[in-house]
Amino acid sequence: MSTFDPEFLWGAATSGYQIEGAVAEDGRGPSIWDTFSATPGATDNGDTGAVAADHYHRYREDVALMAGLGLDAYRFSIAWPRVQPLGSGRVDQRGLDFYRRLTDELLERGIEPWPTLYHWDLPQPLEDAGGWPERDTASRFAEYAAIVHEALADRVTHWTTLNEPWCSAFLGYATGRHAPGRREPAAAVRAAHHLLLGHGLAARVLGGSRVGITLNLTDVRPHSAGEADQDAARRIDGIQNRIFLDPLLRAAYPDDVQKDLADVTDFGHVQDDDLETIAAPLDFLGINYYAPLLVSAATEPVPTAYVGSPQVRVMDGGRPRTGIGWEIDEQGLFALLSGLARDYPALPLYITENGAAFDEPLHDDARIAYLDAHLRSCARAIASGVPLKGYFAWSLLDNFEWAYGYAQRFGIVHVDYATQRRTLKNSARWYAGVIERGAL
Ligand code: IFM
Repeated sequence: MSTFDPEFLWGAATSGYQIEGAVAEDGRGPSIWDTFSATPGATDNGDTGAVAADHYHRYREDVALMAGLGLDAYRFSIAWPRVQPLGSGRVDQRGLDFYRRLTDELLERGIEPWPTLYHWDLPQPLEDAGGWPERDTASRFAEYAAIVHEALADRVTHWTTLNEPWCSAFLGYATGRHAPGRREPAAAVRAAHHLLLGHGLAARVLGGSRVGITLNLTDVRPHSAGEADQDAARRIDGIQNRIFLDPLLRAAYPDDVQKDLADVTDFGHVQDDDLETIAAPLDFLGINYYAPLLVSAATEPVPTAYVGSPQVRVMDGGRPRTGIGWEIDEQGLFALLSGLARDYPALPLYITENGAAFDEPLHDDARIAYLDAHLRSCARAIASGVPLKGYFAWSLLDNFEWAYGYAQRFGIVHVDYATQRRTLKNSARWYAGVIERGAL
């Protein structure tokens, strides 16, 4: 049996644009995802987050569901365009009031609110001014963070600045698969830096709280022991993991990553003191893990999100896949956690997302198997000394899965989008049992 410490934090996660809907209500301004998802061909089926799971109106019902599952904590994101419809300046109190009501409701039910300040919904006016590739966006983010902190600091202890800056930078500005849909490799690297800078500047204004950031990290494996494949794995580990981890935790971009990117950028956008700002002390690191990456060297350039390394190919590891097509391999989570604890010791870690999309409406045995296997990897990592303090299942609710629209369902709670009826899937009942026992 795998047993977890009574202090282990059990949670579930969502994000604003994926569940809230109500995009034109109470003064909310447009975000890059409103614009992008309205662009023909950008999302599957032309889906948008305009209604999503209507959580903006149904948050009380959703918090009651969480309480029924016995969650200790709920990870959600705050929509910047609700708080500052133009991305700077004027604050709309109605937006802040929504998050005051939500956090009050959570606290009344004994659930700790774990907000993330930025989960990809940049106010459109800031993108019109250049978006994350522009340095000013980092300062605007810190201004917004201070506003939200002031409004919620009496209710919130753990703050996460950014969710998955890799996706914001490289899917948003290099592949164009995510909003704002740009395909400019150099801009993507600048965006990554300004996201990190925004994190560091925001960390300063979140003083007195516990501050973290969530990265989507993965276990990168070479396809063979050959030198070229080993080098491919080093490159991808660099542009996916270390380009964020090292500035945050070592106040430096890795030398090899800078060399790999030499044809893309000279890093002239990095100013004196930026790295010191970015490396502000972190109270915890959030990790979103879904699948490992198996890579090999390619003889021809392959279009990927991996800016600076076109001659790398992502391989099929031959393992079963989830409904969205991602390989299932819980060993990757164990390897990732062990590597983090070795390379960046003594940093409290939380799994802030882990889960699977499957098209099994309520009898979701495959999702239970996925969650069970990954939680066993967590328990193994803890037993080997990894300071893993908590786990958030992705996702509480079926929701708007970005470019995949509503077809991919990650929820442990089923949402009937026609009626907005919520129904617990078997995985939700199973997860509630795990939480109650503190054991698998
Ligand atoms: O739905 C997303 C989430 O917004 C960020 N992490 C990955 C999830 C599944 O793709």
